[in-house]
Amino acid sequence: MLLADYAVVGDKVEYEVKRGSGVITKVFERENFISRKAPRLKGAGYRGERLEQLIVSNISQFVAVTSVYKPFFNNKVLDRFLVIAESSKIPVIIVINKTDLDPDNLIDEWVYLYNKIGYKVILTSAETKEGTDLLGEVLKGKTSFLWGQSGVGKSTLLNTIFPHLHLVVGEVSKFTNKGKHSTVMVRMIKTGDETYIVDTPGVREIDPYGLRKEDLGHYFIEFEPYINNCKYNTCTHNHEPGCAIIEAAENGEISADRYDSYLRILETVEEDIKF
Ligand SMILES: Nc1nc2c(ncn2[C@@H]2O[C@H](COP(=O)(O)OP(=O)(O)OP(=O)(O)O)[C@@H](O)[C@H]2O)c(=O)[nH]1
Ligand SMILES: [Mg+2]
Ligand SMILES: [Zn+2]
Repeated sequence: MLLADYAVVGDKVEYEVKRGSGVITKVFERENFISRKAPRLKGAGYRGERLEQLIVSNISQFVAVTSVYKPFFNNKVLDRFLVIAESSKIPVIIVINKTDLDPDNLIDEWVYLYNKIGYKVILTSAETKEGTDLLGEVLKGKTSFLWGQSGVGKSTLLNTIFPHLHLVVGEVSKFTNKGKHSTVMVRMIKTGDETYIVDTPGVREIDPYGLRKEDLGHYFIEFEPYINNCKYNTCTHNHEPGCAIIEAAENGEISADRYDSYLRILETVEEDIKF
C-alpha cells in the first residue's frame, strides 16, 4: 500500500492562504522520492504488512552519513541506505565522519571496499575539519538529503560547512555509544544559490520498502556483472544451484560482508512483502 497522498519535505505544492493559515491543495508529481517501511510502534504487536513511509522527495543526491566511532561504523546499516538509494535511482555518496577518533586509520579497509565497488567516499571530521571543504563542494548547487544513524554528526557537519545554520546538535551517550536523537524533524534549508540541504533525525530502523526479492541483487551494484550468469533468472542468490553470486562470494570476488548484508536484507524482504 502506498501512502503517497500527503505532502513531504521536498514536494512542490500549490496552496491557499485563508485568514493566515495555509492549506495544501495540490502536490505536483515527484521526480523521485525516498521511503522506507514505517517503523513498528514500540510495544505494538506485529500486525501484517508495514506501510510505506515517505521521507523526502525531489532530491539530487543522497548523502549516507556514518561515523568511524561513537557510534561505531555499521556496514550493515550503510548497505541498507545504499539499497534504498539505488532502488530509488538517486545518486549516493558515503560520508564517514569522526576520523579524529580513528588515529590508526582502521576505517581504510571499508573505504577501500566501497571505493572498489564504485562509491564515492568522503572522510570527514567536524573536529579537525578534514574533508569538510570537499563535502561543501559536493553539496554546492544540489539538493542533498543527509541520512544516517543518530549521533554520527549530520547536523554538526552542516553547521561546520554553513556556520550560520546553528542546527541543534547533541551528545552521544557514553554508555551505549548511541546518539540521542537531537534533530527531531526533516527540514530542507536553502544554504546558497541553488543549494539546498535536508537535515534529518537519526534513524533507528531502516528497512527498504517495496522491494521484490528477485530485484534486490540489482541494488548491490557490484553484483550486476554476475547476475546474468545465474542458472535461473528468478535466482535470489540465496541457495539456488548454479548461482553466480554465491560463487563470486565464495571465491572472494564479491565481499563476504556485502553478501552477508544482502542475505540479511533478503530476509526482511521475504518476511514482509507479499505480492
Ligand atoms: N569527535 C568528533 N565528534 C563529533 C564529530 N562530529 C560530530 N561530533 C559530535 O557527535 C555528537 C552528535 O552530533 P550531531 O551533529 O548532533 O549528530 P546527528 O547525526 O545530527 O544526530 P541526530 O540529530 O540525533 O540524528 C555531538 O556531540 C558532536 O559534537 C567529529 O567529527 N568528531
Ligand atoms: Mg542532527
Ligand atoms: Zn544467483
